[in-house]
Amino acid sequence: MIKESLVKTLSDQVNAEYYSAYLYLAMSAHADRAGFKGIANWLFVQAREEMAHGTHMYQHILERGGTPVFADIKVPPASFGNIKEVFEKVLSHERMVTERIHKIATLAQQEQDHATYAFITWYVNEQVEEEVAAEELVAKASLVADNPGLLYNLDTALAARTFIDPFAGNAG
Ligand code: OFO
Repeated sequence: MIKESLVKTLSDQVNAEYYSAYLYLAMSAHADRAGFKGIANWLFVQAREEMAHGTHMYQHILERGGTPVFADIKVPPASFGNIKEVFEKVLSHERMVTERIHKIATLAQQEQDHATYAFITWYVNEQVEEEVAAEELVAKASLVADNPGLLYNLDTALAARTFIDPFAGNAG
């Protein structure tokens, strides 16, 4: 059975993942309104991934005999600046999420909850990928920022991203 300290911190993270989804939806709407449909698509897929993460954590709490704790989801900003600034905000958000995930991993170790530690390890690795992807987008956006043609190419490239449920076929 999962300890209350981990129910609390994982429930907080469920909320944070859903906030991440809200944040990326707001960024997606911002990009869409600015005419960047491909970048809007990339951010929309990102939002769907965050919802999958939140749901996956919720399921872990239940499977381990805990009762998830619910709370209000914060309202995201409505405006995010230019495309480079959008991706800089993605990167700083993901870095903040990484810190949160590491704190959960540390708590799971302290509580000797090996099942939650094994569970959260997937997210430790996922955050490495998330940060690399965001860093690459910041670098690309910095290179093309003042060139509408190159920005258009970046937008077209990001239209190709599709959502793949990271937990499809996996009950845990
Ligand atoms: Fe949930 O992975 Fe990004 O934040």
